[in-house]
Amino acid sequence: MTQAALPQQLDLSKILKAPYVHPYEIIKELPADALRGARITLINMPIREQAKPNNGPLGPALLASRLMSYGARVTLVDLNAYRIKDAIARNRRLANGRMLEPDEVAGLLERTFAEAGDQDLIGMSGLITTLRWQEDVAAMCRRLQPGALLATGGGLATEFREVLFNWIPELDAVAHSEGDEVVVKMAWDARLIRERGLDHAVNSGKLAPYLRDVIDGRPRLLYEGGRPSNLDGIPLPAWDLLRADVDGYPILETYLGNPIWGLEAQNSSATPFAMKRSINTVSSRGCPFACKFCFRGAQGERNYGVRSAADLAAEITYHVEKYGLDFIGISDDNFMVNPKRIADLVPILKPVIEETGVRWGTHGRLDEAADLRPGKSGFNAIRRVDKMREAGCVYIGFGAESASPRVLEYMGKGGFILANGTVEVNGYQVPRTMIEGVKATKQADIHGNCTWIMGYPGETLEDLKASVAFIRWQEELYTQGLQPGSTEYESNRSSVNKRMFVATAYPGTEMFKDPHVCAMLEKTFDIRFDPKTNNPVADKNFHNYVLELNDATKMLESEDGRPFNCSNMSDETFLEARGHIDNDETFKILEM
Ligand code: B12
Ligand code: SF4
Repeated sequence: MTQAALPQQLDLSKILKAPYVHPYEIIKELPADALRGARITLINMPIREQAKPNNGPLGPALLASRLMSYGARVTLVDLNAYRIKDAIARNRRLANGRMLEPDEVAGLLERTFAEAGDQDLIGMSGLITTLRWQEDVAAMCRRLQPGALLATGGGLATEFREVLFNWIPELDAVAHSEGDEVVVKMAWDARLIRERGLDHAVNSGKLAPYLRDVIDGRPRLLYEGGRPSNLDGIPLPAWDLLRADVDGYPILETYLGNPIWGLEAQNSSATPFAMKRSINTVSSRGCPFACKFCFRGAQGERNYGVRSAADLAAEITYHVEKYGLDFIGISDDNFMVNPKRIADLVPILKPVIEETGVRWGTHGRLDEAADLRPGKSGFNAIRRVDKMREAGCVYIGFGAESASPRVLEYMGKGGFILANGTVEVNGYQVPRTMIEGVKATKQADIHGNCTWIMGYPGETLEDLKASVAFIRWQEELYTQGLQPGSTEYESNRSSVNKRMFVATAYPGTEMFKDPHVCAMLEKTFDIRFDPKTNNPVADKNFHNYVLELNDATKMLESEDGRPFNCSNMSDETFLEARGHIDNDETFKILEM
């Protein structure tokens, strides 16, 4: 059925113009057992093959629990959990093993559906870097489960929305933003379509307000998520669904046993301490700041919302007891925005920490750690980092990004970070707030791990050297008074992150819209921009670009091998600097 063949009684123009309705307004009328018997599979896409899987699929696990609270039967397939150690992995030098190959994924899905039965809804979930996998998995699901509503949500879906219907033609539905509540309506629609047929579902008007079109007998639904009114009301993630896959593979144990942060995690999150059993959660969503390279659409953009101290403590206590954990990774975008909440955490978390010995870590900003009164010389009376340590925090990941004031301004990160001027370290002027933030965190006995970006638009070699000089200062601070060559010296030295991400223009970010970046995208990847909207044209070239996106440590290249270099460094200088970082010789940049 094409759009022209839509039933007359459906006024599509009204639907297309329908204003945003918060999903809660739609699902609040549903009875508690509205999804009893509905069968739903959520599939998490793989990322970072080179590293051990260490972040449980929190988004899908939260959605699963929500769906189960309405009576649905949910299956969670986590394609990110597998690292197979075999000859293929050895040939590809993947020490931690390889992901499943596409034919193995198809087999896994086939066995899963054979056991779970025909599904009403299949929901894929994944970051922007999972387009290729979502294309493959969609084709498999459509073949194996032709009657299921096939949907995608999460990072990729939030950035590209309707465009995904072109890139993944098997899709019936795309959901953007926080899916906690809208997923309930999606499941309800899926069951209606399956039980009563698409024509009935369309004619009944019950697919409103999300139905956009019907093409070739399949619906096109665009679901608009939103922040749940009470983040404390969200059911705990359904981790137990991951105890074993259809073949008995222990998914959950894999995550629990792989450290979420630290050198062993093989990411940019070095730590001087180790953990045995860890799991991840989030305690806040969104971030009020607006750094230009950062995408927060799937978490509520600048709308910062928090779970209460009591709610977080209850989850920690429950999971520590249940899974025997010694560490919790609270992977908020920015945990530290609200000093009062941090102060509230202390009396509630302290006893939990004392009783169980569990420790935790999170993400924040160096200005929040420094807690300097802008424009004045002193610290705020109570520093957030001190309170966090009291509450059991031992690790904070800081997106330092650059120590050059100019570059921080370009990144939209200048404001608070530059409010206290600069100081000289190792011959470079760097923000005083960043220096004080690192020192305050160390004084609080928390490991502060800074992550860095090189090659941001406008960055010169001197700017990059300022970041490297800062890292050197950090290493000096961490090894002060220790005997060179001693175990503690080496451990502290290597706990200072010296890797750098390459500035990557992820679509949907302000950076991607920067005129210079657009020009570079046009030049390097032949991406075209609509002159009226400035949006990229969703053609083959843009599609290819998105397929290329991966870890931000990956340097993107044109087909003829030119680096995607948006900085003010020549390609030669840029590549030389990148080479030093990749060879673990970041300080050599200071000699360039
Ligand atoms: C942990 C984390 C990681 C982990 C693992 C992520 C994973 N396995 O999913 C690691 C460290 C590996 C990682 C890597 C990267 N990450 Co990351 N990461 C995060 C972080 C800090 C937490 C993720 C999380 O648990 N969120 C909480 C859950 C509840 O949210 P959620 O997964 O988004 O799910 C909600 C919605 O999206 C939606 N939803 C999700 N799935 C579905 C499915 C359906 C059907 C529906 C209806 C709804 C829905 O509903 C959920 C509940 O509201 C986020 C920041 C953040 N706080 O979200 C960044 C974040 C997701 N990462 C980001 C980026 C850019 C990256 C990298 C590309 C960059 C890099 N530094 O190299 C790499 C990708 C590497 C690669 N090779 O692909 C971006 C956005 C990416 C995007 N648009 O997809 C984020 C948002 C950070 C930011 N602010 O810029 N990341
Ligand atoms: S980079 Fe960090 S501080 Fe900046 S907007 Fe993103 S989450 Fe917020």
